[in-house]
Amino acid sequence: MRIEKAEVIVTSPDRNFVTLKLTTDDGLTGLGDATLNGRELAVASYLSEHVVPLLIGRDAAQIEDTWQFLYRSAYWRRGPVTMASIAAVDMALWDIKGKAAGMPVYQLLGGASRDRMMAYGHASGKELPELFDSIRHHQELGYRSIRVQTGVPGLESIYGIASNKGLPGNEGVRYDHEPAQRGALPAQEDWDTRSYLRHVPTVFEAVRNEFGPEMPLLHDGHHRMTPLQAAKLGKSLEPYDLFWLEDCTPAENQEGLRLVRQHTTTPLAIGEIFNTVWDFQSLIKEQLIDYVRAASTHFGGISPLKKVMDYAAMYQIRSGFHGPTDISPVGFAAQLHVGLAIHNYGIQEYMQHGDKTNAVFEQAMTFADGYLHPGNKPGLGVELDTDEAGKYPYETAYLPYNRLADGTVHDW
Ligand code: KDG
Ligand code: MG
Repeated sequence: MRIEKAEVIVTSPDRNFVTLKLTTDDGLTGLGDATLNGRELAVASYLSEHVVPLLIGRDAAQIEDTWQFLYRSAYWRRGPVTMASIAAVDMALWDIKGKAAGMPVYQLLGGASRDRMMAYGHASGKELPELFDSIRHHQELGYRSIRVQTGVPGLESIYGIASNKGLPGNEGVRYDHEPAQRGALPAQEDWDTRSYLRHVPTVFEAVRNEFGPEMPLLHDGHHRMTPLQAAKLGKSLEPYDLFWLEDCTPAENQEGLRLVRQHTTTPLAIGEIFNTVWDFQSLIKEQLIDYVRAASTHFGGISPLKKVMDYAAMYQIRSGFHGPTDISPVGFAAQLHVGLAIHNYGIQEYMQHGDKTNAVFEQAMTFADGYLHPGNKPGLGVELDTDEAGKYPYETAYLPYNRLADGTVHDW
């Protein structure tokens, strides 16, 4: 079973996606997701120029050896472009192995450890009435666990608030399908951490008063706080019993998490921008986090995701894989298979793809009553319709960024 063909497919149905399609000499195909939001063409070029030529003729059954070969032989290790490229190859090879075995990938990873997987969706609103409507809408869609993002008094536009869409230059684009903004330059937003820290606890108090104590609530800090500010927020949110506080600090400063941890029992989730198992090494060993936020697509694929979760299991740390719409249906399926197989599953973020995306990627995955399942088709359970994909050429789109009142660039 040798790799005969490797194609890099860039398509932009509701947003940009980069997909690797491998074909073996016995006619099996495998898909891998290499989408890196806002830097898509860098990965497409890395794959086409430097990875595809290395794959032709390789044994498609040797997943671990191929992973190690791509990781170590380049000399330049880690980094999102490299790791998204390796992830795509790894996923495509697991897809092929599943098809060759006639089994869904989760069976090859040890079989299902549960019947279904709890998901959370993104509710948001600039003001409380709009936020409450958004929470109710997500409940109607079936979600039982909900991430709550809020506007902040005095700030015009904040990332993660759905109603910011429809602003000039972004009319008609749905936040959930495309949180990045199409156009040649990233949009500029404003930020003020002191106002945010004052306002957020009042919002969670109002949400608990309106919706009761049961519903798991999550919140994303988007790397905007210092360790001391994050400690303060975690402490002030304790009465509202969050499922997690995500990306409370920029996690490059891993020691900062020790300070946060000493001051709050609000659970912490980190790692959506991490690329390797090694990025989690101290955070897991020192039990500084509660949830691993890695995404198969940006983390080198299924193989390392399974490894980091087995390591995390030794410390009762659970999964909370990154699942925004910039993870394609292929990357999403890959982590659903891992999530179903591991014992220490926690929750899965699930922002739903739009109709055009779902027409390009045919998926076996199901979402019902707030729970996900990858389906039982052999492999990953996703096929790509190349004719549909061909209708949507790449479009430049960037995430927004922040500036403080004095003009300083801040973490978005
Ligand atoms: O590409 C960046 C997005 O995926 C990110 O903004 C989403 O923070 C995010 C989340 O938690 O989904
Ligand atoms: Mg996040």
